[in-house]
Amino acid sequence: MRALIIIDMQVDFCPGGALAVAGGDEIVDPINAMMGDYDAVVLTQDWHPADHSSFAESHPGAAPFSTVTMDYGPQVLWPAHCVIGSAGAAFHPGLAVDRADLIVRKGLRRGIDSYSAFRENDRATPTGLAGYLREWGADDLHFVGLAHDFCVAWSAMDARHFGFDATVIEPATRAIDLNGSRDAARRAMQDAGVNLA
Ligand code: VGL
Ligand code: ZN
Repeated sequence: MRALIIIDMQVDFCPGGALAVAGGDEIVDPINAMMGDYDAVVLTQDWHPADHSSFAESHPGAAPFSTVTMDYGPQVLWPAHCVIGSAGAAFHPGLAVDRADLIVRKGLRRGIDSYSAFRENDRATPTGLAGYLREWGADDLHFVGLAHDFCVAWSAMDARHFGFDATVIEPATRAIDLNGSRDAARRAMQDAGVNLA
């Protein structure tokens, strides 16, 4: 059984948003067109409290896009984005949200970020998504959305960790590409057994 996992197609990750990914809005229509080809469709939604520890604003003197060490490991500090209930946290208005079987919110806890749809950045705390997919009988997961080199890549690699087949449909993604992160993510995904299509 095949599921489409659509990562973080939100206003703040599209041009004009707080953490805009170049061309992020270009993939809305292609993603909508793919939904009918799958047995199940899952949306993820980055959903942070206003004082989230992944925000540069929460670290006096720290610059956006710098890296700090948290107790769970390195963490990039982002401009504040996808604040719970804000206009920027909403899904892109063109996304066919009504067709989703499940919406998974992530990054809700102040002290820890969650790039992956499956586990928070401590790589230990589960979101529950693996359980849903297993109970549905899903074995083949296809990933699209934003951003290729962070939330899409971490989600696809975690899918492999939890025993699913994982494919990233690269034309239906866009990357932040911070210091070569796009190429690094592609290599890491290939090493983890993720198919790049
Ligand atoms: C993301 C950085 C911070 C993503 C989310 O969706 O790739 N990136 N929060
Ligand atoms: Zn985030």
